[in-house]
Amino acid sequence: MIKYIGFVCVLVVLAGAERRFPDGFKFGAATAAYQVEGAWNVSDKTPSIWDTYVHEKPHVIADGSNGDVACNSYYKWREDIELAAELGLHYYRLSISWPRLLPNGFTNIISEDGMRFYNDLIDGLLEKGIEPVVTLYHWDLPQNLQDLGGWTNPLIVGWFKDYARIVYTLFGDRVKTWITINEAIAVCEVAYTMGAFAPGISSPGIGSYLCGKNILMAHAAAWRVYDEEFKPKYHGKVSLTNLVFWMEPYSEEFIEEAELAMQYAAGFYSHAIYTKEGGWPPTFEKYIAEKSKREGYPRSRLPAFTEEEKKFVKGTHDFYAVNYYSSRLARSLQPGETAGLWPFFGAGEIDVFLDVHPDWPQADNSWFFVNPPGLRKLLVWLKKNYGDLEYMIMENGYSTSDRDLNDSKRIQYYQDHLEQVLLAIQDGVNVTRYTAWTLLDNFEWTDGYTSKFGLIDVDFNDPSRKRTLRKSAWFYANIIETHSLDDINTINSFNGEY
Ligand code: GBH
Repeated sequence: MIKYIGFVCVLVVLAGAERRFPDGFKFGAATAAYQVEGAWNVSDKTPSIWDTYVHEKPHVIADGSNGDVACNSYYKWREDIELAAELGLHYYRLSISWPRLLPNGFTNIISEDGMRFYNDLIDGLLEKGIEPVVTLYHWDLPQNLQDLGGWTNPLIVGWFKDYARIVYTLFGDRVKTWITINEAIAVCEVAYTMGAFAPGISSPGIGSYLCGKNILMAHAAAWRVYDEEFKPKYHGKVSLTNLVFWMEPYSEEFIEEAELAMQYAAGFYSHAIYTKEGGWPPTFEKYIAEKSKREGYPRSRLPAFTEEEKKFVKGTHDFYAVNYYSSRLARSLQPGETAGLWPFFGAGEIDVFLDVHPDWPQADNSWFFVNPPGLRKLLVWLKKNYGDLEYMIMENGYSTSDRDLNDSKRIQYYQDHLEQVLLAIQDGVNVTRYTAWTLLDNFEWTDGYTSKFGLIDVDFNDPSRKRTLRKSAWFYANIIETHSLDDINTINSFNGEY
């Protein structure tokens, strides 16, 4: 290892500093509680909607598996931190399991073991000089709150606010970067439109929109609690992170369709927060209002924001966080056509057809086609629409179905996307963080363990869940170490021990 670092240093000096990231730019990696922790029913933890979903409907998971044990990180967190340190991560993005911390979802009971677990994890990271970046909600709602309607019940705004206050109270002295909600589009669209994610309720264009409005209000409430009660003493930052696919026009003819698709894909969970006028993206709102009318509804299926609610949500951010994986080509829907690829419902709703370019290679997921320039275009689009903010990439990464440690496609994906990040920075977008999804192979939701996004391989057949660094881990470590892409060829040809 030491010999290797020395070798790298020499090359950096030789290569110059052309493709350096700005000083202060930070690199991290992310995971989420349900995907890694396991220990689904230890101590006083109650089931989340994912526990219920996988236990009641194992057939909806590709390999019939579940997150009961996952990476067993509830017990192996020390090793995870060692690995994060070995990679040289500046920060580690983790999420808190709501039902582990608050066993009945409400704040009258706080789990001692839940509190201890997250305290240990946060302290362990800090001891290694790794900043904890914490997500409050990465899809594991307490089941008892789902029984009361979950994200479709407006009361969840208050429940989430109370939960957020407890989390800030317990960990806010040490955690300075917070994500309220991970990918509202997955929580509302994938769950309520497609019925594909927990709780698996299909209510397209109704349940998904109730969820959409409530989740924006809940985010705003959680942001405001921090802003009013914690920011004065802790000086941290809070925002949500949005999954956005870049929507490229099929051809010159379809610029308007692609723009409308962007207003759906990014705007649905951004416009209310990040624009001066607030509320839903106007083009999208108008489209749904007219469509609902044609369908015979007495009012738009998209629940309106009152002026007061618009004011409440507007401006509730300290940065813009985005998860980027893939792109789509957008054109108008032809008669008799369905919307094409995911996120198809939203696209169908606005009569846009989503496709992919034949040159975009497919990763090992049905939805995942690789288009690195989409990341740069997306960042530029976000700045144009939401302003000169601090932009953070909170997820980006590549999936394979095999366990090959020599994961050259993943390396290529990281290299190509980091190049686009540098170009976006040259375009004037203030990108300050890059987060690899994911530190280690984990429970990939409905794909179970068949889809692997990890820099680190996990042996799920081994009771000890043995972790092994892939070549991409060394590649990423090298970029972090050199703070640049100057040296990437070294690792591409690196055949040392790992
Ligand atoms: C993110 O979701 C998540 O934040 C993370 O937890 C996850 O592990 C990672 O990325 C990799 O997937 O198969 O047609 O039903 C990424 C977005 C949301 C994309 C759900 C696929 C389902 C489409 N994913 N979506 S479909």
